[in-house]
Amino acid sequence: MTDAPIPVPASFKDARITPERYAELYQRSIADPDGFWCEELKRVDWIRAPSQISDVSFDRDDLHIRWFEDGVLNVAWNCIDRHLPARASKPALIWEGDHPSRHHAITYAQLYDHVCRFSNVLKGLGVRKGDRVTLYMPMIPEAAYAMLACARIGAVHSVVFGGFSPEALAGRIRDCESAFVITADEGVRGGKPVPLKANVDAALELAPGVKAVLSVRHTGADVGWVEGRDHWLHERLLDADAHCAPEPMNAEDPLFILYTSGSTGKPKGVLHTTGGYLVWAAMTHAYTFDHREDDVFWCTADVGWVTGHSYIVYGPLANGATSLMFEGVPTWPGPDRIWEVVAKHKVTVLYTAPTAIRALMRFGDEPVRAHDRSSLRLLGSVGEPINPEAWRWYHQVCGEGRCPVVDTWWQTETGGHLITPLPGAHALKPGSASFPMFGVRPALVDNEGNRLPETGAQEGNLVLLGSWPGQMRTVYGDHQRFIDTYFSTYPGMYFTGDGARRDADGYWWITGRVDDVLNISGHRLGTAEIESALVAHEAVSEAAVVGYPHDIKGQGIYCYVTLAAGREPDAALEKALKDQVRKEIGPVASPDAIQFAPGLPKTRSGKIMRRILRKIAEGETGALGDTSTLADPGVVDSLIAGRKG
Ligand code: 6R9
Repeated sequence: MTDAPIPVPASFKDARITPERYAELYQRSIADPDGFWCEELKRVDWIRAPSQISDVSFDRDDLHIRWFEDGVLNVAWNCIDRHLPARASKPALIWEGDHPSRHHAITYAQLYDHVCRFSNVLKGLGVRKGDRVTLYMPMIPEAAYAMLACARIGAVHSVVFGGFSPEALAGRIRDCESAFVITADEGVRGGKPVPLKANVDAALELAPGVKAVLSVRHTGADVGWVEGRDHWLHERLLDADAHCAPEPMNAEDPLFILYTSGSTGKPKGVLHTTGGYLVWAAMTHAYTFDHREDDVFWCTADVGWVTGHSYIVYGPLANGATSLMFEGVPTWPGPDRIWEVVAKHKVTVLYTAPTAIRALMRFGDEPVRAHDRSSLRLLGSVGEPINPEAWRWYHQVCGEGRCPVVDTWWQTETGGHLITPLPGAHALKPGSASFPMFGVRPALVDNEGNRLPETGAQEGNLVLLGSWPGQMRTVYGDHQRFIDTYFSTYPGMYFTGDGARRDADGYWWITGRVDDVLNISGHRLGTAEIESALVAHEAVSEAAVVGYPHDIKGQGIYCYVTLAAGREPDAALEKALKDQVRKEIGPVASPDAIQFAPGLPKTRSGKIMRRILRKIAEGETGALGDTSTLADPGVVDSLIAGRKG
């Protein structure tokens, strides 16, 4: 990159974090973490303030991560009640429906009322502190009420993205032994209904342990009903008390579980706890977005992903912000929808994903310029590496060259931002996640685990050397898997699964996953999950799945499939396999290409050589590297000849 970094604009000269302040605070956060966190933990109201800051060991024989251990607090109190004296009539949420005619604001006073009554409904259904509650919801305010109601009474929510199939939902319900499900009759996206309640009914055939299903009546569609198990929210609200005392929670009590894909096996239940997560979500929301009292903050993620947890619900509401929640899709009814919403609600901070930016870019500048964007002051990006071309378009066209772009790198596991520019502190390089958040110590290691030098340009595997309050604490129900996944590749360090480089100026650039995790339109999927969905089909004998570059989605899903003896490939079978994956996982995992192959490239010990499959899918067939360990080199030629696309 030869271009000069884009300097901090004049409008951010009075930001809370200036270049000097960043240097000072970062230094302090590393040299005197206790002192630093003693200050930061005050952004949260504690019922009992913690006397201990952290107790952490990344040693895999004694792995533990505890923050603010003896503190007591309630997350819902922090996101609602404490704002009532000063912000009762301030909008907490602005809801923009799928159809542009449907939108309304919910003030903090109204949020208090909704969440208290929702909490009492949950209690009435028998939900108790520590119980797991699965949410399978559209992007409607009730999704936020449900999350906050769980937090208020000490129940642990597990939000499952509405785009997952009944099978995937059932697996997640069973894994955390959730006895309660909250859903809606239907969702609507881009004018099309999503049959949420019907999917729940199908899932519960496979997960019979659920005692109660609470449904929001959203579209009014007819739905199936199981007497005694199913309940309408609006009916249960009729006699729900309007006050519900927040449950005092220990800082290390679980707040939520969120399933995410890894390189092996089934999705893992990432567990976040109460105190550290809230401090991290609130702190990063305040610093990264230079939060100001009159902001209208719009994060376009779904609450089914961690971005929706931390930057639609917990971070913004903990800070008393106005958070916009959008039910629809960026391109419906037209490709100008995002900008129409920005103008309508005078959005000041817009936080979206590179895949959305690339999709909108295809429609040109006109839909953007058609709407007044003078309210915008800051833009954010999350979910995958942003290519410099999309970054520049976002910055120049969408943000009129006035608004800094914060490219925030983080993961479900990290709770909130770990590497990101701060808009008042850092000159920007398009495509770089820039610098570590306070308290975060990124480092690079080579494939053997040797630390690379801390100065000068370097590239390697991205690890973190110490803990931060928002770090996940365990894999729900499988602590060993937590240790094996994150702390065993490079002992004593947290392995992110990402590759990165640090340039000569110290800027960090995330280069993408180095493991078998795919990033499809910012959605995380494991190749192993897709492979096991494919081999579940009776015609399939073996499958290997890799990612390949895709213009809009970032990565596409490329499947190599060998068929059982006697089966012949045809278009009908190809469609059946795509349907099979959609059924097992959901539409987010639809294969982009299926190549039927007589055999897969394997080592003599039988290991599939994915490196070669990746190269072929990428079309880089001239650079396959060392193929001398292949058991049958002839396989490669037939794969190249049969390449799709
Ligand atoms: C927040 C979220 C995590 C993975 C992560 C990385 C990729 C996220 C990124 C980014 C480059 C960014 N990722 N943000 N890569 N630049 N700004 O997306 O969580 O769904 O768990 O995905 O996404 O590969 O490891 P999650």
